[in-house]
Amino acid sequence: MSQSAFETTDALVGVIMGSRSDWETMQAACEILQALDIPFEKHVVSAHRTPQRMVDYAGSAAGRGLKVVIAGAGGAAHLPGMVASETNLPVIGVPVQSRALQGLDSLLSIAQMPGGIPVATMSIGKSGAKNAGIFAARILSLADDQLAQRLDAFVQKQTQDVLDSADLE
Ligand code: RP5
Repeated sequence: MSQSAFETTDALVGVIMGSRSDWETMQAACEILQALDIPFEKHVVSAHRTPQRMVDYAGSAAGRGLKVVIAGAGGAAHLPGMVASETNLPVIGVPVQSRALQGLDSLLSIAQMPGGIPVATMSIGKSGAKNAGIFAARILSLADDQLAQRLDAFVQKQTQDVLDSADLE
């Protein structure tokens, strides 16, 4: 395979998005990965505007050591599906909330994959991005006991935070 434009780092998760305008949403995934001490990389990769960069990214991802790809896109959101067609790594799709159709277009574009090319589709927007980070952690924790413990602590804290503020005045 020809050399990739993407560097090999210690990243286990690749967070990609179709446009810089998706960052406000996708940073929620990165915040979770950071909190759980999971090495990740982040790039803008567009299925439509930079198709060759997208093929390079997906084709080189496993060889560069990535284990999971989180891909966010809005509107005609083909990025997660196209990446999933060029790698056998698990791809988690995040439907970014679009201006015209509030993300329903993104959701359907990502969820309605043909049989044979799966994309794990999250909910629309920041909560979907957050869950994508947690879902990536769940996948990686299957082979990493220390990460599994950090994830467990994260969930326990989340539960405790809700319990601590559960009684309304
Ligand atoms: C998609 O088009 C991107 O994922 C983004 O959500 C949407 C709009 O992109 P911009 O016009 O803001 O660059 O490809």
